[in-house]
Amino acid sequence: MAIERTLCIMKPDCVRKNLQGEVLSRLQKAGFKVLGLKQIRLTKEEAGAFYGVHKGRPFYDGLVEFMTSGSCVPVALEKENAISDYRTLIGATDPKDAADGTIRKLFADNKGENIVHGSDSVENGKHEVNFFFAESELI
Ligand code: 3AN
Repeated sequence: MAIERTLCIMKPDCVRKNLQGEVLSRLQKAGFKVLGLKQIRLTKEEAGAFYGVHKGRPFYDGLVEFMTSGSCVPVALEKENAISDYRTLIGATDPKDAADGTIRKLFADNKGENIVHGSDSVENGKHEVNFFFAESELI
């Protein structure tokens, strides 16, 4: 299996609930290496650009609103098979559908406010890590 990069974003609900340490601990216990981590407040432009693929969908404006409603913590992660393993760990987008024991099942309120973002392909993993981190910040 190949070493892959994936981007976790601890979303504003995660930060408001003080779950950053809990989520990070689960990631580290699952074998993810933390290459970079920062706390930021996204602008509307940045959030809109990051979720550009969803522009025009009914939940887009609410998603941008939510992602700019407080601090986010992007975390650049690396591991063998990172994309798939990370998505297994966080669970389905809607916590109602997420498997027991997954981060979203345990901590998320609904499909919009679902604690963490995860990259959905190897290509997007690289692209999304580079959206938040310069190569010099990845150690
Ligand atoms: P995932 O984060 O599981 O990859 P995506 O990429 O389909 O899910 O959606 C990106 C984000 O948009 C989700 N994390 C969620 O916050 C939001 N979202 C997606 N679908 C909906 C929906 N039907 N209603 C509200 N928010 C949604």
